[in-house]
Amino acid sequence: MNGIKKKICIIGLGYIGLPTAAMFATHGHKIVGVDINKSVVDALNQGKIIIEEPYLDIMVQAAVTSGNLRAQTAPEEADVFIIAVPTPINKDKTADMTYVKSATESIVPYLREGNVVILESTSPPRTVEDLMLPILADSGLKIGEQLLVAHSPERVLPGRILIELVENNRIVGGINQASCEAVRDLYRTFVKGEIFLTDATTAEMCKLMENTFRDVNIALANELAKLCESMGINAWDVIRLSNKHPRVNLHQPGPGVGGHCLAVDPWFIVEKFPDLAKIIRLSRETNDSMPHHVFDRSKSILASVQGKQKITVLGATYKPNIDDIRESPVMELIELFEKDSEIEVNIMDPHVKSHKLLENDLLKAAQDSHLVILGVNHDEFAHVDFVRLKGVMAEPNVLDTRNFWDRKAVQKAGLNYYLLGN
Ligand code: SAJ
Repeated sequence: MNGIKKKICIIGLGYIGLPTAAMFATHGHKIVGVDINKSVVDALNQGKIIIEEPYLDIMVQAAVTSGNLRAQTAPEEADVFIIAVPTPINKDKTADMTYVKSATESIVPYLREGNVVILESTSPPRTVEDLMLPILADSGLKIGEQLLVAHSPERVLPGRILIELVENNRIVGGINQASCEAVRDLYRTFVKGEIFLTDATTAEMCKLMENTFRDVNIALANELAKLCESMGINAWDVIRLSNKHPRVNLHQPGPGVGGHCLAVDPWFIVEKFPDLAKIIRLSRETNDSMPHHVFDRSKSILASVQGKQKITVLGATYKPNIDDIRESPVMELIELFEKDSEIEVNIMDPHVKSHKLLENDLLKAAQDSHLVILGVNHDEFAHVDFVRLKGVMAEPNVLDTRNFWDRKAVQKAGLNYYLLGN
């Protein structure tokens, strides 16, 4: 496939599908983007996007203007089909594979001999083999010969998607060697990192273990934070000094682990192997406990305040400098505050466009507050005027869940500085 321009149908125009579509389109391929959400399709056809990601708007506009990228609500015939739909989690912590299933079914009528089908969505082990291949077989094509199939998991970090799409190493897990090679050659169009070939199930497990590795490490840091709070020492000092060791890399504690990846993917392993995946489950539970931990800590800071207590939370997204509040642990914390009849809570977050508790101005938000919690370390919060902040607050308490603010500067302004993990 190398060098030859292809027609590629990309199903799912979200955080992964859309950048991938724009990337292929600006490298000369003809892209038909498909999404069941008509507002996404309409926006794209006008060269606009409805998600926040650095430089994505410019790239999408260029791709649409060039004529290489257009969107519609149903697939059509193409050389390659890429499935990049969400794989959310059900209430019982099992994977919701509805979108992968329906996306796979939706392309079957359009499959022709010589086509390639790629699953990019993060999926439980054996999804390609057990869920997709039986559906694709309905095309009547000989799988592995007339129809090539692979899993090539996305591994890009939100906020750096366009850089990481190009620079990251990529795994291609094909159902056979021909599938591996065809898919490798296609991604070579723009991937500068190395491309490693393996089988589909190994690729599925690699993707899940990458995020599980990070989740387990963050759980360790969160456990350390709780231990240090009990011991009266500073977890951030322990982390900084331990990481001077050449083979130690303790992660950062925080108000929990959010997003649609780390907080979700490890459960896909637990679901398949509940008796074996013990550390993985415990880590998930530890990270899920963090909003409750920050809630309890806030209540103890406010124990002496009589009557209604006002709390202002700075930052509500699942991590800094993005607009995504999906699976945000800070949102979970805010919901805990909302349920408490003694607490009135509001939010200030320059990246969040709308929320019923949102206040756009930091000082207005913090007016008459008894506690300001730094939930997310957005760049905009690096230069808070602590003197003016203290001036508007009813009680001078701040709780930093990210070790982001300078203790001395906060205290110099006359505020009480509380730090998660200390
Ligand atoms: N977090 C901590 N402590 C840390 C690091 C992160 O509490 O030391 C928290 C963040 O605040 C956030 C959550 O973890 O709430 C997840 O953030 P993240 O930046 O670790 O990861 P994601 O979810 O934005 O992206 C991850 C990445 N996976 C890995 O780094 C192994 C990315 O490469 C994947 O492509 C992405 O998941 C995905 O789509 O699966």
